Amino acid sequence: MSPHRVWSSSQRGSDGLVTAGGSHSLTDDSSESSIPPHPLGIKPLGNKYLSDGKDARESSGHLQELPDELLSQVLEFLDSRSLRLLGYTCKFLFAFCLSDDVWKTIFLDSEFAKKSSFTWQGSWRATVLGLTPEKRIRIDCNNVYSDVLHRPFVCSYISLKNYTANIPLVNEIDRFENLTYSDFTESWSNKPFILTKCIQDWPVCRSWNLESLHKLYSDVSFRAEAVDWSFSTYYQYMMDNHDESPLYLFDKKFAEKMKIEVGKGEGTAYWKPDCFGPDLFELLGPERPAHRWLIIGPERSGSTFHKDPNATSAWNAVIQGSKYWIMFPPSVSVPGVYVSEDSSEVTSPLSIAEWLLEFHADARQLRECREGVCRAGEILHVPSGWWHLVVNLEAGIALTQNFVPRSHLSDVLSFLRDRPEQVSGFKRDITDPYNLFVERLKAEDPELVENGLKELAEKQMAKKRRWDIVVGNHADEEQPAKKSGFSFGFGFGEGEDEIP
Ligand SMILES: O=C(O)CCC(=O)C(=O)O
Ligand SMILES: [Fe+2]
Repeated sequence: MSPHRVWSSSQRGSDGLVTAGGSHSLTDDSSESSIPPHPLGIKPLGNKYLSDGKDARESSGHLQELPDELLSQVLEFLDSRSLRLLGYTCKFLFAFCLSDDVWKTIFLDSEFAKKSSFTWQGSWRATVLGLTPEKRIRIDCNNVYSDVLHRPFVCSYISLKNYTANIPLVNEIDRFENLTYSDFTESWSNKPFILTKCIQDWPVCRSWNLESLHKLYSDVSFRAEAVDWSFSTYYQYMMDNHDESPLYLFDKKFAEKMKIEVGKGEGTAYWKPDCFGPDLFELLGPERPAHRWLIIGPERSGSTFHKDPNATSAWNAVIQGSKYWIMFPPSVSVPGVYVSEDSSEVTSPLSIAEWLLEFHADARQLRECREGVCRAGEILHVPSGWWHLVVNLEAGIALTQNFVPRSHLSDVLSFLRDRPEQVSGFKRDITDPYNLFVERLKAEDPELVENGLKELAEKQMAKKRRWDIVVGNHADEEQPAKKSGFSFGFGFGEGEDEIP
């Protein structure tokens, strides 16, 4: 069953004219003028109070007793035949039974989900039922009032430009042509940046675009969230869907599947940029968690707020298209993103559009907010521990890789040692990733691991002292920074986000 949408009471205006949430009203907010009328004529619930006409809900029998959220969840238990037939009983239920969110769930539970190739018909419902355009019926549902039905439609048509353009100057992610490794280590490993002339020699920048991949790999199957689809099926989907959160192709085995070589050398497709220096997770060899992905998606696809796994840093290179990034340092509470006490669970609005509508304006006001657009031929650095949300402004292709630079070794050691239940990506038989990594580091460079552990101990001591100050524990009256001989900054980018 699909999870609940996040609905807050602020979505209903005091005037009852309920539209795109918060202060957004479809009728009076020109920033959302990109939103066409709903194809079935469905209206936001608040409009009911201004209408003098009929309410289709009243002819839906006992089902009208259910709140709309519950009704749509109940429908997810029906099979496709029952859902179709129920939809023919009245206009109100027709509107609910046409909802593509419900049909997506049915698709994913059906035999279809196991097939790599089939014909995408423009919607999940039309695909499950094999409905070509001429077979689709449209019933006028203009007296159906429901936020649950109207809201996803609004979210799938919001104009991204309203959120991603006009980035305040102070928020702009720094841009350089390129960086040296020493610049990176000394000044930039804790900050996001975009490099504009770093990956232009990559052969994939010249040879890959959606059409060329479609020609070369149409029968190759790639992972897109819960399904493995041939590229030709995914391509059809990409070019013709209006999902609020389009299915995102995110494949870690792409190099084997596409038979390409990665790394510097004759005939390779791309390589990691020099400026990030050695990647310490390479010492894990085959025991290393998945660390590189091919990412393909249509406009509006993307990644909701998260931190990258195991305190790794990452780079993300755009081959085609462009991506809007909004990022926050590790310790910031991002508006609309709720983190459990032990940081193991993150709850945020289900879709990127929902977050943009509800929280973007507040988030943008934060001093620590960083935003930028990474275009084709450019690469963006995601520092260890930073929150990020990413949305594709147009259909495109990207390559991403996670890595462990020397400057974040202590953060990664701390994560592996102190949050074992949150460590991810290691094979099941690796029961102690922390010790495995420490052993490999020792074998390579004993001093490096010693320094990493020392830095970690110092950071943790500083955090404890900071905590003592906050809670008024004056057991140690001397100034903590003076005593330990190093200073602890409260500025962002320190890489730590918790008080022990
Ligand atoms: O391209 C994207 O959607 C973002 C992927 C991501 O989160 C990353 O590269 O760390
Ligand atoms: Fe990420």
